[in-house]
Amino acid sequence: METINFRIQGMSCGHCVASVKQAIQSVQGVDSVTVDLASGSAKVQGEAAIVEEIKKAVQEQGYSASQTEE
Ligand SMILES: [Cu+2]
Repeated sequence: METINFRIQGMSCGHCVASVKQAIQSVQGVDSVTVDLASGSAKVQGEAAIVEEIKKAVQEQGYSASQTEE
């Protein structure tokens, strides 16, 4: 289990946060996720191998995700 940080682009309200959170949670291997609107970021606890699947799930909802160091 690792902590993986993402920068999420395109979120503008609480509904966006809920959509992104749900998209990430739907990925197999994700244990928990927190999404922060103000900083446009998401912190995921899960397996390191799922990064690309998370990006894809977020993109399918109309947002973009890129992995960051912090
Ligand atoms: Cu929104």
